[in-house]
Amino acid sequence: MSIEVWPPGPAVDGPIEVLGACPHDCPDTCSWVTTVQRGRAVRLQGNAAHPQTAGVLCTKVSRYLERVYHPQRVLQPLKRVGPKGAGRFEPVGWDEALQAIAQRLRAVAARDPQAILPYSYAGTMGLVQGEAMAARFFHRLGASQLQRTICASAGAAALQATLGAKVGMPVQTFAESRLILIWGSNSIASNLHFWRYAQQAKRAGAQLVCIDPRRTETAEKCHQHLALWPGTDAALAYALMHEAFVRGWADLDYLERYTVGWQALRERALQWPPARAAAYCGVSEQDIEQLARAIEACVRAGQPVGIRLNYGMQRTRGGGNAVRAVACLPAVWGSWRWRGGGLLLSSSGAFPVQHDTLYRPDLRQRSPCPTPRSVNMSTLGDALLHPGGGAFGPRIEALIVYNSNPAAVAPQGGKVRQGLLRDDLFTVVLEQFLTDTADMADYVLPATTQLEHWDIHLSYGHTDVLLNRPAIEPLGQARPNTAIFRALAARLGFEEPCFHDDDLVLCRQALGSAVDFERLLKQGWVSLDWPATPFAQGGFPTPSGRCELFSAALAVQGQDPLPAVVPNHEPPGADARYPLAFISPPARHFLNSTFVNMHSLRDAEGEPALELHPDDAAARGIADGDWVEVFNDRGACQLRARLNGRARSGVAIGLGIWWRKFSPDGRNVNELTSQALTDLGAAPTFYDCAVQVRRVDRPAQGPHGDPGLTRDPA
Ligand SMILES: Nc1nc2c(c(=O)[nH]1)N[C@H]1C(S)=C(S)[C@@H](COP(=O)(O)OP(=O)(O)OC[C@H]3O[C@@H](n4cnc5c(=O)[nH]c(N)nc54)[C@H](O)[C@@H]3O)O[C@H]1N2
Ligand SMILES: Nc1nc2c(c(=O)[nH]1)N[C@H]1C(S)=C(S)[C@@H](COP(=O)(O)OP(=O)(O)OC[C@H]3O[C@@H](n4cnc5c(=O)[nH]c(N)nc54)[C@H](O)[C@@H]3O)O[C@H]1N2
Ligand SMILES: [Mo]
Repeated sequence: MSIEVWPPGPAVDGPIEVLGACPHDCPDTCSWVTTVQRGRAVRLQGNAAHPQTAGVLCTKVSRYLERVYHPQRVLQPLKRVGPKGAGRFEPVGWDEALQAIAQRLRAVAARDPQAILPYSYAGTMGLVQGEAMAARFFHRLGASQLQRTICASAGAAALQATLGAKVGMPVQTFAESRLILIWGSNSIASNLHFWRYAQQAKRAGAQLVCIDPRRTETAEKCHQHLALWPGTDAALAYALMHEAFVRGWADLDYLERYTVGWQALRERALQWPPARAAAYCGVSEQDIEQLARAIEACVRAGQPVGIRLNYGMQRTRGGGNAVRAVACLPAVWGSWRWRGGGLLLSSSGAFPVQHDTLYRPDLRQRSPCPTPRSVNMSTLGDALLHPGGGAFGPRIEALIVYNSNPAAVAPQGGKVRQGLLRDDLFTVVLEQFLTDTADMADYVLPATTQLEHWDIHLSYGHTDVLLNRPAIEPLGQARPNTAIFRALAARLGFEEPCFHDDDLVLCRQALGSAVDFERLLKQGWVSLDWPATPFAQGGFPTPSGRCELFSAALAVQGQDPLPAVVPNHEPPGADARYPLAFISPPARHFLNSTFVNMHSLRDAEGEPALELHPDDAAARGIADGDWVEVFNDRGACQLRARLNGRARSGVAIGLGIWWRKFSPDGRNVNELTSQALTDLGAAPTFYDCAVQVRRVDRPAQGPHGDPGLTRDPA
């Protein structure tokens, strides 16, 4: 099939199979195959020829066609007709919408282009439909820059300081580990293809240990589960180092040759005997010792210990330092030496993205604002409500949202909503659906799904590059993000030739000559050349070339050069009014707030629920199935109590991230979370949140007055 006539369209009788990539924000980045018959996608499957995908898609994404052909897709541009936030729109033509948006942006930019804020995250992880054209547009416009911190920046800063980049052991080598620590990750829900390798290792006799305050479906299937308090991981890591140093199984040879600062690290570890860490973490001393003995046995036998660290542990105040502490462990144990040993948090640093070619930061120089301010996306509520002036700069007058649903996902949602409701804020949302955020827009522009556009993907959980071909023509009047930003660039008179690059050109630019693009076109994926034991003999991409247990770079920034044990902003039990620690990790059938509007997946998830320990429930007169209100000074939301054995005492869990409008009282878990940031990386602290819970008779009526949750809001 020649690519000039791609996608093949209804004229081709088919069926044909089209290779693509899952666009979602997940470490697995699967390769998929769409079967198309006369222009319509009729089947979507995992690509059996791609080793990481192995023919398997998760429950959510195997239903992607329901999403594509969902009766409530936004398929034409919409203009607000009701009051702000009422979600009432009328369809308008593309010309009218683009004209009005361009005119408004031009007027704001004439005063100060920094009053325009782009807001985007990872609705698609594609490099092309992500930032390629958008970044060019906003650079050339001179808009504010967005600090993209909402997910991973604390862990990223920690890896950068310790290992030198977001890199680690290849995920497939976990199949060869003898002991796997699954640390802050519910792999079965959010990293299924890693779990496959962990299962292989388990069948070959490996021990699996899960470190997570929640008894997740993953924790249940591990040999050992340590349900520590949220935000106490650094202390546990130090206790494991303590045991290695004191009992003489630290790999001093590795430390001496390939690390910086191990003696200083040792001094600090000696302050954390298991008994102290056990009290701090809320686990038993025996549990820590049992884990230390299991690691010791592997290390002494020269067997690989692999750590699958994930982002769950970095969403508390000390999250950056916690990742630093855990990232030091493989060096202390010498585990980097062996296949199946070491650590993986993210692999995205392995991909040679051609940043300057793709995003064109040089266009800033041609804008009225060459050195713009940055706005942290994790404090969007405060930013939108800021009157302007002082260090903040101009008040935000225009917000362009794409690939994100901040009204549901950003912390302290009450403030976000209040900001989005500002009558003088001009909001444009590029979306596939009328999300909570789209409801508050002035214009909603219909975006294509992954079956309707080109893209190229890297992965943060493996080291393959994937190409996504469009399988069908865009539905209705939907357009790819790139096409929308191209059209806006033309309306604003941006004449640089780069605004004419088409999506296939952008795909080629993304990784330049680092990947064989012809092979990518043919095969759908290409593996990077990433070693099985990247740091067996040092070679860390840090300034020193060593694993920086002691980081001079952090010291320069005024940070503790050694991993620190940083208490939470809201330590469990510290405030008697809000005695419970509240965490809101992902629900298995949703992808952040994506998929919440799909019946089949919402039914699988049930309803917005609060998991409680039976003792905490009994103390409040709460029985399984009761409606409860969770609250703190920032807000409240109502959930159905579930006493299902997953919560440890003192911790309440509300799986995320329900749309507000599918929640009984029109509010979700982010009413409770705060805009306080992490120690490193200025990231949000979603899992550092103290609350109280009380029983309520029945949920308050939400905006749709329907606590049954079974119908879609019309
Ligand atoms: N099904 C599904 N898959 C997803 C997502 C989804 O929404 N749904 N989201 C995707 C995205 S954007 C991301 S970033 C990843 C997120 O996935 P992960 O990186 O795995 O992170 P989380 O899901 O936030 O948290 C994982 C686990 O950490 C636990 N946890 C909470 N606080 C702490 C703590 O202080 N210490 C420790 N040790 N554990 C803690 C939680 O209980 C949870 O079980 O998953 C991706 N995959
Ligand atoms: N309480 C709590 N809050 C959290 C988290 C948590 O664990 N607890 N997790 C946090 C994390 S890790 C993350 S990553 C963020 C995620 O926050 P977001 O990145 O905002 O993720 P989603 O909620 O999935 O919203 C993505 C939106 O992009 C849209 N989209 C998809 N593809 C396209 C496209 O091609 N074009 C356009 N224009 N739109 C598209 C989808 O329809 C969807 O509405 O949420 C954070 N919020
Ligand atoms: Mo994320």
